[in-house]
Amino acid sequence: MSAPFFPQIPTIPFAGPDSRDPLAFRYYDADRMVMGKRMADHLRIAICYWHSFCYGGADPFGQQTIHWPWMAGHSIEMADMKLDAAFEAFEKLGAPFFCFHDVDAVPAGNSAREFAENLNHIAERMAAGIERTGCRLLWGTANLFSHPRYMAGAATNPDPEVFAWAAFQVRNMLDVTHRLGGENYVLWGGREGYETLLNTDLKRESDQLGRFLSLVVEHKQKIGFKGTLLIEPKPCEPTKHQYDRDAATVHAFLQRHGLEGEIKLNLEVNHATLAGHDFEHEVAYAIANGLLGSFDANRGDPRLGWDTDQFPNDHRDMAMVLYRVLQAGGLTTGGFNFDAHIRRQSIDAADLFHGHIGGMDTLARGLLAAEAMIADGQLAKAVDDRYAGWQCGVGANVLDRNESLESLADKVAQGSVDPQPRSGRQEALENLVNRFL
Ligand code: XUL
Ligand code: CO
Repeated sequence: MSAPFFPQIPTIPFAGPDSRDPLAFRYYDADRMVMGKRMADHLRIAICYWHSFCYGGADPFGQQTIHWPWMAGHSIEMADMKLDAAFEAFEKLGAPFFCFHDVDAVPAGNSAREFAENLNHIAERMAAGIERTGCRLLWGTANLFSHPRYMAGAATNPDPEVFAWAAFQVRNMLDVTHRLGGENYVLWGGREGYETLLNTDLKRESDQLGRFLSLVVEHKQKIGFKGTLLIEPKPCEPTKHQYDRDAATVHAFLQRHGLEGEIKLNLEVNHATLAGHDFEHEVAYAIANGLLGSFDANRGDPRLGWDTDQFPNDHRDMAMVLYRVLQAGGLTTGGFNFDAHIRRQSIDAADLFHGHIGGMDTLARGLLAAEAMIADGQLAKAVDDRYAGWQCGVGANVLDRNESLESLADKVAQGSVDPQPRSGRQEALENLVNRFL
């Protein structure tokens, strides 16, 4: 079978909020200007290869339900067909970026050498696809979690030969990402964690992971890759505990291993939920600590405690995140990758497009709400007003290091300091935000 793989799907047009056409965007309008920049350039949307073109609907209780033609075998011919289908979908959706793992794009073959050859082959075809369609690589990554060799971790494996295999895959994928002009390189520690502490040396595993990441940084510098290295936090699943638990944990890890400034964060919505955080919290933490990198946009199910990787469909969830991103000056090399897949029962080709159209519209609508909140300015002003005391007097003196514990204590003892309670105005601010949603 050759292209087109989705003959019944047109190039998805922007038709406006009143449109009833299920194969049209209602909010995602790539060229619409938002705060002086195209909507597409704010959101930098990416389609992921693994969920969109490799997922067959299998779950822990049942086998494959979705049968794309390129799933008929593990040959390089099937990999080529998958690539053609992927670029057709990228073009029809007007996505400016895509993302992939090494094993999403090619079979690993029967030897390390075959794996590397397959990857080089597909990289050449990808370069041609990028050239032809203008859909670029947001990030590349290596899958260090599916193969049985990684059952006890990759960099944190008790066996250094597995560590070497992880180095082989990351070296190859970092090189390919560089060659394809990728904007970032992502490291998700799929099995960098433990199942039981009974057989685990925490300190040793942390040091191994620190060493591995230092090697990645060194290689990035050696080849002159100018993109951003990103770690993707996740608290658990597949392991009971993963070392890259959340943004703050990764931050401390980077500081401990001298990697601060070298690696930023790829934050995923459902991973934040699993860590017991709002996604907005993770984003606020990353921005506050200079770690904002990129996003994996998806959602979980509020009743299910696992990583369901559903497409985002509520713009209110995204609006506050986009508000913070706009306030921070916007994304640089990062973007919004849909780390999301259609459901097991979504077996029609059109379902893949409905998922992406809904996700892109959700982000676009969130962006427009965020733009309105920024233009209104009341939310930012309320926060500024709340901390205004730190701009002058005692507050400014404390920050300028002109006060000691003693000088402050003396002021209180002399009665020259007399704090007055003030409302936090939470309900008023919640109502204010709702006006824009
Ligand atoms: C797993 C996950 C991965 C990473 C890339 O939960 O999010 O797909 O995004 O390895
Ligand atoms: Co992800």
